[in-house]
Amino acid sequence: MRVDVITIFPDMFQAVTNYGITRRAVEQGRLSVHCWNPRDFAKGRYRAVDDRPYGGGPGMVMMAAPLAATMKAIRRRVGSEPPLIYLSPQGQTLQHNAVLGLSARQGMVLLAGRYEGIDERFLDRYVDNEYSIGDYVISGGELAAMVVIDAVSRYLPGVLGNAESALQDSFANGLFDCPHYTRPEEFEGLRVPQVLLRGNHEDIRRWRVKQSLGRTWLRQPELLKSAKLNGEQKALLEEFKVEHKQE
Ligand code: 9D3
Repeated sequence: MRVDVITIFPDMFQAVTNYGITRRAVEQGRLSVHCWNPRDFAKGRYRAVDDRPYGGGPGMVMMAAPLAATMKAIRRRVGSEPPLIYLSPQGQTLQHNAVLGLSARQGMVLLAGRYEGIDERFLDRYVDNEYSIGDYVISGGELAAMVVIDAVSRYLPGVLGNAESALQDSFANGLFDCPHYTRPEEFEGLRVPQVLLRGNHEDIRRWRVKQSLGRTWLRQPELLKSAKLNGEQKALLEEFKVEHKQE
């Protein structure tokens, strides 16, 4: 997948290109990230990309013209019109299903804003989708764009190994992950659950499913309404509830 990013802080994107699974995806040629600085397409003595808001008020607004010139340069380079995704506090909250949808595309353009906002006329003309990463304020769109790149890259063919993609199934099917333990067997008086030490793989599998269901029930029960549970899962969740009430 080719991702083009419009940002006045291109160096920030080294956080995805230089670390971890996203770095490996880039090295394997499964993902490429190309940053475009609208300042390079701005006119005038100061190459300004922002100006004061019409109507007054605090802060500055990103100007339409440098962004439009950047988009045209991207389309020329890519040779098509990939969708433009705008990261903004006003967007729909990014969810798993949208991540999956984006991962099926050949490429996309991510627009990371700074300042108070972007001239609405640019958004009207060029933006296809608008996403927020949650109901809290961050200082610009770059971190949100990197969240999109990271989340989407995990669904590109070949990016995750077997172990990682098996884990991913548990969230893809709408449940929280089970607890994990490693050595030592006792830490500050807390012991690893016996079932994990005994090595009965069927018991371990059932314990993990039960824990996933139980934690989802405790922490975000609405998720269970949309998850279609099979007979075994229903029984394990009932066992969890009984044990939970005993404690
Ligand atoms: C004063 C009104 N603020 C709007 C809520 C101004 C404002 C705050 C933060 C304008 C831009 C920003 C920068 N944030 C993002 O660009 C952003 C964001 C976010 O702040 N929260 C969650 N998701 C996102 S995606 C992009």
